[in-house]
Amino acid sequence: MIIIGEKINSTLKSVRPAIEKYDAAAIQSLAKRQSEAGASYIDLNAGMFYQDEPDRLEWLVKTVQEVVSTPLAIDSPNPKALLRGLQANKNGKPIINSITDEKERFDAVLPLILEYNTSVIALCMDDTGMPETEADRMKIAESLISKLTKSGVKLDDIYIDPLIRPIGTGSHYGRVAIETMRMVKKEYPDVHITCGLSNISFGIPLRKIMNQAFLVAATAAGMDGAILDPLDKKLMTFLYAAEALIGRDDYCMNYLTQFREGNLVE
Ligand code: THG
Repeated sequence: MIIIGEKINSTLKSVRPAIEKYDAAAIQSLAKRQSEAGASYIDLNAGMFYQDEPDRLEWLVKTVQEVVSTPLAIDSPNPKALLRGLQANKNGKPIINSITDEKERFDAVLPLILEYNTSVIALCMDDTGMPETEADRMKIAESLISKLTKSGVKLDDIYIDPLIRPIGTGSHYGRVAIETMRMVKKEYPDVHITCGLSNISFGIPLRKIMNQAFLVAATAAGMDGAILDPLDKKLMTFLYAAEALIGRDDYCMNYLTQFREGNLVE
């Protein structure tokens, strides 16, 4: 599983003040801990700072790469902020989080992918919004993959995010996300699939349980990336168990290694 550590995000009540005060030590601690917990990417999001998001994002990039060499997921809908993050990046090939099939956003973000040779998370939404059905999400995924590959982006650099809507706001949203993943994986086995897991449980009790169940179901449908909290040992335990169960972990080697290192919990 390609784990994208979500903790350095300005929407988090516990993290926002650290970004506000330019508290490098607090941000660096989150980066180090996520990296040690197995994050393949560290997501950086300064979106709550509307006025100076580009400055804050650049500061996050510089601050984090002083202590880890883990590649970065530069998380913003704002091409100006993405550009500043990419210019500051030294941690190897980053992932842009994200592009959509909205015309203006697509046209603004595509040149950044090409110029900075990045991977990219592509969200299943376009100028008509977030479609309700898996068929309509699949159409957007196809459009994004077709346009990106025609522009020279490799399949292996594309991460489709079906966009997860809270299960409490529509009983079909879990199925729509999972079926979109299954369809994308079948049609494009070389494309990656990821999502922000915790959106599924927004507004309902025992959120962690719902996130864990969704992680397992999505993994079984072909999801091979996830934006999640790698410091959550229980969630990580489900992740390693799910990978073993669907045949992505020969002889449960990784599961056993994680167990021996004390990373799994009951
Ligand atoms: N897809 C993509 N990128 C994304 C998202 C997505 N980036 C942002 C977000 N969604 C994923 N990142 C987070 C980061 C933290 C939390 C959830 C998603 C989180 N939220 C708790 C909550 O919602 O209650 C805690 C909030 C708090 O402490 O203030 O932890 O879907 N491509």
